[in-house]
Amino acid sequence: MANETNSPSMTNGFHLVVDALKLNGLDTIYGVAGIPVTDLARLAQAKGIRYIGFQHEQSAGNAAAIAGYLTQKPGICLTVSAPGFLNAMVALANATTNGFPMIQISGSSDRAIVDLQQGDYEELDQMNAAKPYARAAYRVNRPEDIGIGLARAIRAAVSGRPGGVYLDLPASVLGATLDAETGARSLVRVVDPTPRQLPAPESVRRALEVLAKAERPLIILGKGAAYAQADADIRAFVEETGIPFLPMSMAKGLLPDDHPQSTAAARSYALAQADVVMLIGARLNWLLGHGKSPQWSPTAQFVQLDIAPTEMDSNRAIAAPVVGDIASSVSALRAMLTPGQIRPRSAWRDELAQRKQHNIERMATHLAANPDPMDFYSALGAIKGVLADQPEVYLVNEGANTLDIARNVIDMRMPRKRLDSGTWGVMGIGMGYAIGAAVASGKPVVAIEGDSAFGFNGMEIETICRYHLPIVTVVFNNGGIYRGDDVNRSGGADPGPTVLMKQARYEMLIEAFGGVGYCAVDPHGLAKALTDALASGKPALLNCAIDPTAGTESGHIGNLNPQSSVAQKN
Ligand code: ADP
Ligand code: TZD
Ligand code: MG
Repeated sequence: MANETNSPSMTNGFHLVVDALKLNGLDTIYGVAGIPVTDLARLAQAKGIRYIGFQHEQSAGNAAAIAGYLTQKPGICLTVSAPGFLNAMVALANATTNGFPMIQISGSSDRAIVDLQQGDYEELDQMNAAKPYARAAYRVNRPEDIGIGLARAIRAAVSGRPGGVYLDLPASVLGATLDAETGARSLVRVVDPTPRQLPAPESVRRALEVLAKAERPLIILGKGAAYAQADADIRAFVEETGIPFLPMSMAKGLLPDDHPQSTAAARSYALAQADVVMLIGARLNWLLGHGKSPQWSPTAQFVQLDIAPTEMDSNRAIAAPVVGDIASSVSALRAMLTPGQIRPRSAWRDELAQRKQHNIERMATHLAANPDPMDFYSALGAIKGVLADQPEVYLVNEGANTLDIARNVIDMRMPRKRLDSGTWGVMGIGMGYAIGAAVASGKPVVAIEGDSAFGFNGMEIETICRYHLPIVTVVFNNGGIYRGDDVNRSGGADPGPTVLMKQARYEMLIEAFGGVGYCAVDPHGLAKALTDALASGKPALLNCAIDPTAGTESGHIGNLNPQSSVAQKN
């Protein structure tokens, strides 16, 4: 191996990278091998780091990011120069956008040639290309700086608002030798990488005062709250104050969806009527209508718990900002809270309960209908039934209708089990997230994928089979993006822009790699196939026939399409 040093008293860049990762408890690498990092992957594996090799760097990056979200340790993604590096850049940017800690370590070509643009193999100024998409981007130019470079990358990934960090390792640094003692001394074990950030006591007091005046308070739990792993304290605060809560999609399960204080089933009413809203690790971005009317009351006051001070007043004035880490902030709130200080009006709780009941009944009617072919509700109702008894299963979810309807239909009962398209509404995360979750947790995963969403990184089915991961991929095959019944409106022979192959035999893809394929055409068959697949613990893919006319354009966010007199809707 190229990573072998000539003498036992010498070390080199490859060894130093692996030693630095191990020293910091980073025990898994998600990547794609090639020049100049192949031997880095081999050496890592030889020295006890788990290496998961992917088909495409984007999935490797997504796996690293979600592993970071689940473990609070930066997930490590390893890429080759230029194109491999760029392939992972969507995942790195997505991690930064969502606040998932990851480090993309990439090999790079000869600096002298790259900087003069003399045409090296896989030439690209990677560090500068990464900067706009990363929380931080660093390059290590000397082997003795590998330890400090990784330390800086770790801190940047997990302290404050977590995010994606880029670490550039030129081939020359990986191959460079150093005497072993100097090398060992250069390594850094990061002490307390995620230091607690205590909120100012006066900000805690102010927040409680604002909440105490509320008649119709509402707590919104975001994925920052889920990430913080302060589950017991958050639940205690919600229950002690009696404030109704609404989970953002990846915060579902932080408190169980069937908790009596959950207002998920009365979402729009709760947003519109609340007079004081407490955001815990959730941003007032597009997913919350930027906090503006008509979705929200124009007079509502906001309390916000966030680690990022600049998040305050980002979209709407925040009456009581509490800047700190959520675990510390919630615990400080509980410590200062006096019994009976916060009392939502009972009429508020009754109104919400009534709306909730109404909407739950409406949903039950949808779920009970048994149309042929299946629509999204009947298929998801079957999956909901199977997963109800298995709350430990991770649920990965992407698509448009497949995403929006599954989020509403499938209850979560444990924290951090729902992983989805998140802040960007990005497609192509499903396979990487499923693999990252399965590898990081050892637990089973069900990935509910729109047929379009699945296609972005569907080849990772091979990765799932190669590593024997307990992942069941359910493809909601409605023959297209949003719907499968659109036509070429010019009358030409090509299919319309949103059309995919309805007759596609997705289940055969996994059979090519030794996994088990199933077809489901009714809820009963779907429930049985999913139950069997989960019980087997083996990689499986369910091709699930969904009515091509059942979906709506862009799912629940069709209003975001620009209005056009040319494009005619169905
Ligand atoms: P959602 O999409 O669920 O609404 P967002 O990703 O928009 O959630 O918001 C998460 C917020 O949580 C971010 O503003 C981030 O800064 C914050 N955050 C993440 N981790 C922590 C933490 N440990 N403590 C405090 N705030 C955090
Ligand atoms: N590319 C990327 C990376 N992200 C995107 N969000 C899109 C394209 C646009 N897009 C959506 O917003 S949803 C979607 C695309 C292509 C696919 C929807 O089709 P689906 O789901 O089959 O996955 P449904 O159930 O048919 O709606
Ligand atoms: Mg589809």
